[in-house]
Amino acid sequence: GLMHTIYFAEDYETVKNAAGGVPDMQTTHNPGPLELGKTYYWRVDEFDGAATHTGDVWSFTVTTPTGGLKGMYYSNRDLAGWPVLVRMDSGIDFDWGADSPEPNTISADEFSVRWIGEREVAFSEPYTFYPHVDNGVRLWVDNKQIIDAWENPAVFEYKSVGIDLVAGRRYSIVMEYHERDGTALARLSWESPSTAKQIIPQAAFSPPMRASRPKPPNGETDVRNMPVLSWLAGDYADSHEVYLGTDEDAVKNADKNSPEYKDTRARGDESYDPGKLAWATTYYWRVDEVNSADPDSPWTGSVWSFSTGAFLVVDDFEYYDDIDPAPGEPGINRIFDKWIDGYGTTTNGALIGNALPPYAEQSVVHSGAQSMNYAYDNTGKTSEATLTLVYPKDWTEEGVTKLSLWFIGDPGNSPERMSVALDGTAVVYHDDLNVTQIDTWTEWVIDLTRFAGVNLANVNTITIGFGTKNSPAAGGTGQMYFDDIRLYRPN
Ligand SMILES: [Ca+2]
Ligand SMILES: [Ca+2]
Ligand SMILES: [Ca+2]
Repeated sequence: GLMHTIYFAEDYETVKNAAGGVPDMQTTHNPGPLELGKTYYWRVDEFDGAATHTGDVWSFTVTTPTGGLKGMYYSNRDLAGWPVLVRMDSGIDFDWGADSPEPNTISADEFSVRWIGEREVAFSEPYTFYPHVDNGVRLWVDNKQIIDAWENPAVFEYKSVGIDLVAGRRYSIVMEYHERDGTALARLSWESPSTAKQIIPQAAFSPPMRASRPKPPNGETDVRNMPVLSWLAGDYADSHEVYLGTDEDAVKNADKNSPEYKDTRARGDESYDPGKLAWATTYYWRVDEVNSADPDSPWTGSVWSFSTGAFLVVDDFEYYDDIDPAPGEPGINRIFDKWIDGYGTTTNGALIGNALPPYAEQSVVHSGAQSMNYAYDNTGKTSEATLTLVYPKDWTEEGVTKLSLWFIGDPGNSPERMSVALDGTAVVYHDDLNVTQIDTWTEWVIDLTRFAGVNLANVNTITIGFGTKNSPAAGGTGQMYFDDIRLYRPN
């Protein structure tokens, strides 16, 4: 495999000009204790056995707990991969013109920034936010998205709805921004009945000490009854205390002796599995960030909520990731590691997911952030993709009787029969022979009794297919999307 040489120093030129290091197989580097407020530079060169490929110089600034937001700068428009620069910005008030935010590190075009901070508000009243940007912007306040203008082509000042904030409470603010080309501008103002419109004052921001970006998102409905809760760690946490319950006040006021206290998770494990939850129930949860060496700890989290749906989720495609395995190792949780398609075969024309990350579909979705993109090629073959079930396998649980799934096709697709099979043999076909050409999200509901011969108390696999099962013919190709495969009770 590749060998790496890491250079690390306190100034840009030293790292840029460094040479002669000995490559090894390490993919981590521990620089030892760092100085608060100081900026460091580093570079990773790759040696492929024949030549050394010199890496870009990256940098980060060690944050201090006083004032500012964390700015994470990326060398692309999509906040993809690792940030090339992480620093504390005192506020969001930048007019870069045709220049770069950091000339040695970031180009003047095609970059993006995610700012994460927290701040208290002085008044209990509605606040309106005004991102003034060139080009795209998204804004979350208190973990709710209030601006979504990623495709903004030119300089523009957006205005959010007013959101009610409470004096003395701390709120998370997350702004994502990208510069396309030409000039670059990023400012964030606010206004309330008692606050004249102004750039949000710099000193009032503090770095993200509290947990943020909850998943499921705050207020989400129709959440699966076996969710995994996750969040973004506060900057100084070495562990997280998780509280969960159905009484909002009890969760808000809970301590480690309360029944709502569920678990302590180590830094690096920002997730909690609550097991099976009740149907159609609103849950409240809170994550406190703990640093045993800091007298200000713990940083008490906001109370977040979500509501479970009245259904079982077979797959909503939300939990697949883009983590490639080490060479020679099997993949674990990419969409095509779970939905087994025809890749590498000559008889099965199904291809699941994108060739490059993000592997699951993130643009054409029915709900949530991801769906399944499914390309079929029925030229002399049929297409099938199969998921082996872990949960739910008992398709009689809670009295469910119906399978529902959502799909969308395209008028340019060749018409093919679409089917769902359980345990590989019990097949149900969609009635519409041109189903692949439907170009709006459409629900397909199948009564479970139609899956003849299947033990519904122990279902092992579900297969989505195109063409007539076991009868390849001279078909064509197409692109379909699937989302929200669920089991419902009778109405
Ligand atoms: Ca520019
Ligand atoms: Ca621009
Ligand atoms: Ca989804």
